[in-house]
Amino acid sequence: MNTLRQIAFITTILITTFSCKEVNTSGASKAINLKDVYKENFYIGVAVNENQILENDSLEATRIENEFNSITAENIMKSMFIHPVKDSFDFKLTDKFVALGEKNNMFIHGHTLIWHSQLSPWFTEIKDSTEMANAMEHHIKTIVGRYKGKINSWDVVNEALNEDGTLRKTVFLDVLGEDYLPLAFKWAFEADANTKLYYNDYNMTNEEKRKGAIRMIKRIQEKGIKVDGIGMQGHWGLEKPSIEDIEKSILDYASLGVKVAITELDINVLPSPWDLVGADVNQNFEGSKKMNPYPKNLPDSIQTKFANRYQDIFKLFLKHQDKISRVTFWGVNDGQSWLNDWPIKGRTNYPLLFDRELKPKAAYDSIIALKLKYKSN
Ligand code: 9MR
Repeated sequence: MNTLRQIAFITTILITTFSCKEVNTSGASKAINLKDVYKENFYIGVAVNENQILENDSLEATRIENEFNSITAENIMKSMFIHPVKDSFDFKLTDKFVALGEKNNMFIHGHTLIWHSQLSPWFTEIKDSTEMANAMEHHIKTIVGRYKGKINSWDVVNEALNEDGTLRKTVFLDVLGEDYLPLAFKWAFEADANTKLYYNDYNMTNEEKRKGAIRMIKRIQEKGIKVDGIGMQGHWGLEKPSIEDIEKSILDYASLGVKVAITELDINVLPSPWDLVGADVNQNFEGSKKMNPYPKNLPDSIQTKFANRYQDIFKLFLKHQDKISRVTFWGVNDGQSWLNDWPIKGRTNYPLLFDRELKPKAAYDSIIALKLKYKSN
């Protein structure tokens, strides 16, 4: 069966309005859901926002519980929220996030300890290297220590690289030098030796950045410091990056002796302003119909392309399942996605598996169908 027919076939056999059902051999009906279909392969995760952590919408809470077995906090663990002033932390929401994961027996991922963005302003005022080292150590050890034995893996450092593979100029690099990288991993390990420690970044399939990431991780490993994994964020498009580039990256990272996680998966279906001109994309294109071509719904042809793209990507993930620990979607439903506002504000994007009414899309069916077929091979 070709891919399109597979999707059509499975769509007809799945009841996709709320929970998907199949009839098992005993004749009883049981739910089909992503996390169970992929349970022998890798965790299926999702990024959750504040509303979702608080379970304000019961249908959404059910989706999260039924479909995913791992959660990441989309924003609330970033330093500006969890450590807003130097001498005090705010764990109100992060405790609830961890409690949600525990209630649902999920693999809980912490995002993120050291990042130049959404950074507490007080970090940027530090000019002295000892003070910076103490501040970072205190930040990392307090947070990782609080959730020791509960948070299963951490993005210890996020987005430390430029596109050419050199180290990004951040306050951490400026004040502490390159050592801030191994130190961050060392402090996280000292706070919880059992949690898995990741480096996480976007465009990790680009050759120069990939080489830079490999150099960086090797330097940390050469100091005898543990890195457990590389997070490839997976903010991808309908055509790019190619499956070959994704595959090469998974293989290259795995050859460092670490796991690979796909940490922030979404597929952008909208045109990119960078394909036209550079400059200030918001100013040039906000309100432009050309850049927001599907304000009401996604045409069937694109919906099918989108479903096939997800299927191709998951086919690759299954091929390399021994190297992949987790695949996390960057949001539950299209309405929640950051891609509605980036890089142009107020567009209507469709990057995830569930639509704005929380109904599973053809892409959802396509990756379920893939796995069911894979199993029977
Ligand atoms: O999805 C997050 C969005 O709500 C925030 O406004 C944004 C701020 O930078 O961060 C988004 O998540 C980012 C993640 O933390 C790191 N990788 C890139 C993600 C998309 O920007």
